[in-house]
Amino acid sequence: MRLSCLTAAVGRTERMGDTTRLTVAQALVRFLAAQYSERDGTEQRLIAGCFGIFGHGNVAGVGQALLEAELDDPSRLPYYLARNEQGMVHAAVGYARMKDRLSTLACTSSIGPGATNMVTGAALATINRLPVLLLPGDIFSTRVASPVLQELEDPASLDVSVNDAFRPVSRFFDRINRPEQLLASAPAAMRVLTDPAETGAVTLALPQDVQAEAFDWPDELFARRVWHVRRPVPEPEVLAAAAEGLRGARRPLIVAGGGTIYSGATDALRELAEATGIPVAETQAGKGSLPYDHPASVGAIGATGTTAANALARDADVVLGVGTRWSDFTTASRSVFAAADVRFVNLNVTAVDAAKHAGLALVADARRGLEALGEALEGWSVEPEYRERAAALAAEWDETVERAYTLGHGTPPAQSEVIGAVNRVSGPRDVVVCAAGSMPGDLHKLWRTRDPKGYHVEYGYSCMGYEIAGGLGVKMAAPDREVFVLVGDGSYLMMAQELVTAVQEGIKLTVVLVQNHGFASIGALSESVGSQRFGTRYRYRDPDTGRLEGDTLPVDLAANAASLGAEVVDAATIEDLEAALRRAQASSRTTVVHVETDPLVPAPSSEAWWDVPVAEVAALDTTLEARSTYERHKRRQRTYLNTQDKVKTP
Ligand SMILES: Cc1ncc(C[n+]2csc(CCOP(=O)(O)OP(=O)(O)O)c2C)c(N)n1
Ligand SMILES: [Mg+2]
Repeated sequence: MRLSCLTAAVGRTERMGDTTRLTVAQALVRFLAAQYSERDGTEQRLIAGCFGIFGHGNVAGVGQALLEAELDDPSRLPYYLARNEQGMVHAAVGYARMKDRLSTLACTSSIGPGATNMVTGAALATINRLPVLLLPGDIFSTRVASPVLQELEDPASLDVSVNDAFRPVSRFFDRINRPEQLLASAPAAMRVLTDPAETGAVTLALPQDVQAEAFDWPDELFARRVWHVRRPVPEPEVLAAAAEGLRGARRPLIVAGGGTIYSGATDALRELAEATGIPVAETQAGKGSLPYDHPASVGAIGATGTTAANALARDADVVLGVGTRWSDFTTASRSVFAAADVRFVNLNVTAVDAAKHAGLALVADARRGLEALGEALEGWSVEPEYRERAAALAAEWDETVERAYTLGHGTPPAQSEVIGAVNRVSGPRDVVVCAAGSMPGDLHKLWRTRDPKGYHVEYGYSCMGYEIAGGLGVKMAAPDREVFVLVGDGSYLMMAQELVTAVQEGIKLTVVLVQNHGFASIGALSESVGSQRFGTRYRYRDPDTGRLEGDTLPVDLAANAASLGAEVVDAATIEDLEAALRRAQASSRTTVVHVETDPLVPAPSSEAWWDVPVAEVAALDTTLEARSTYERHKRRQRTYLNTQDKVKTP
C-alpha cells in the first residue's frame, strides 16, 4: 500500500524538458547514488550507503528522500540506523580505510546535538586523511521560525550555527542555503573526497527548510559520474636527487605509513626492500605494509616501536618516509632518528607531509614513487652486514614477542597474552581493530600482521569509542574477513552502543573486551610523569580519604554487552580465551568475549620516548623526579631542520 502511494508520488515528479523537479534532499540522494570512484581502471560506488539518525533537522528532508530511495530501489543508497552520530562517522571511517579511500559512506544527522556529535568523527576522519561525507541538518535558511529548537543564537550574526564547528575539522565545508548551490557544491564535495592529498571529512550542512524545498534540477546532475583517483608521478629531478641520496646512504631506513597501504603500494615496497636490502619499519597506519616475518621487516617504529626498528632509526643516515605524516609517536617526539646528520626523503602524495623534517619532498603517489625509486636504484643495495644486522635485530624482537605472548602470568592474564591469543586464533586475512588505551601501543609492537589490511588501529586521533563503531564499518567493507575488535573497559564505557547496530544489521563482530577497571594506559603515563595514577582507576570514592581509591566498582560489562543483544562469553584464563575466540569465530553472531587482565604488566619496552611535559615546579617528590627524567630526555630532542649536503635538493 505504502509502496504504491510512493510510486504514485514519484510518478508525479514533473518533468520539464531536461529537468526533474525534486527536493534538495531527493536530488542529493539521487546524485550520491550516481557517483563512482575509479583507480587503475576499477570502478566502485563512491558513496555506498548512508548512516543516519533522524530528528526535526533531517527527518522531513534527507529522511524522506532516503525512504523514497529505499522503496524505489533498495540499492540506490542503503540506509543504516546508527545509535550515536559520532559512532556512525567512526563506522564510515572504518569503511573508508578498509576500502583504501576509494569508497565511503554518508552520515545524515539532525541539527544541534545530532550534528555536533559528528564533529569528533569529522576530526578523526580528517586527521587520518580518510574520506567521509557528513550531512548535518542546519537551522532555517529563511530564519522564519528562528530561533528553532537547538539553534545557537550568536548575537553578532544570524549566519552562524553550531555547524560552523565543522569548518576546522573538514577538508570541505559548505552550507546549502539555496537549492541551486548544490549544482556547484555536490561535485566539489566529491572532488575532495576522491583527492588523495586533500581527502578527509567533507561536510554539506543542509538547512532544514532547504532540504525540503523543490527545484527543477537539470538531469545531467544525476548522470553517472566517475571520479578518477589520481596517482601523481614524481618529478624526475627530485626522483634523481632521492635516488642519489639513498645510493650515498650507509644506513638507510624506510618508514612505511598509511599512504603505502591506501595506495596499494605494498608489492612495490616489498620489491624495493628485497632489491636494495633497506629495512622497513612501520607506523601505526602503515603496519601491515610488509608481513611481520618478511626478511626486510623490522616492525613498528617510534614511541611504541620495536627495539629493532628503533635501534636502526637511531643510526640511520637517510630515512625514506613513504606515506607517513610523521606523528610524534612515529618519531618518538623527534628523538628516535638520532644521527647528527640524518636526512629525510619524504615520498608523499600530500605536499604538507612531504615537506616535513626538512625532507626532500618527493611529492607523488606512493606506488608510483616506489616503482620509480626501484628503477632508479637498480643495481644498488646496502652492505650485506647492514642487511644482516637488521635481520638479527628483527629476530631478537620476534623472540621478545613470543615471550610476551606466552608470559604465563597466571590469572588474570597480562594484556600481551591476550593479544597473543587473538593473534594465534585469527586467520591471516582477519582484521584486528583498536584505537585508544594501552592496546594500540602493545598491538603496534606485538601484533604479527600477515595481510596489508589485517591491522586497523586508529591512531591519528586515538579516539576512545572508535573501536566497536569502526569495527562495524570495517566488517561492512570486508564481509569476507573476521573482524576482531579489541576494546578496553574505558573505551567500551564511552561508546559501545553500535553493538546494537551490528546486531540489527546481522554484521558479525568478535569483540574482545579487556577489563582492567580503568585506564591502564593513562595510569602508566600518569606514573611516569609523577602524577601517581591519579584519577585513572574506576573505584568507589573512599568515605575516609574522600578519594577515588575505594573498592572496585560493581560494573558488569559482560552483562551490559548481553543486554545490547550480543552473545557474551566470559574468559578467565588464556585457555578459556582461546576457546571463547574459537567459539566466536565459528558463530555467525556478534560475540563479546569478556576478559579481565592485570593492568600492571607492561609490554616489552620500545626503548623510546614520548614528549609529555612534566610540571616544572611541584610540591610532590614524584613529580620533581619525573621532571628531572623529562629534562634528560628533552636534551636529546632534535629539530630535524638539517638540510646539509647528504640529500641534495635539485
Ligand atoms: C575520547 C577520548 N578521551 C580521552 C582520551 C585519553 N585517553 C587515552 S587512553 C585512555 C584510557 C582508556 O582506557 P581503556 O579503554 O580502559 O584502556 P586501557 O588504558 O585500560 O588499556 C584515555 C582516557 C582519548 N584518547 N579519547
Ligand atoms: Mg581499561
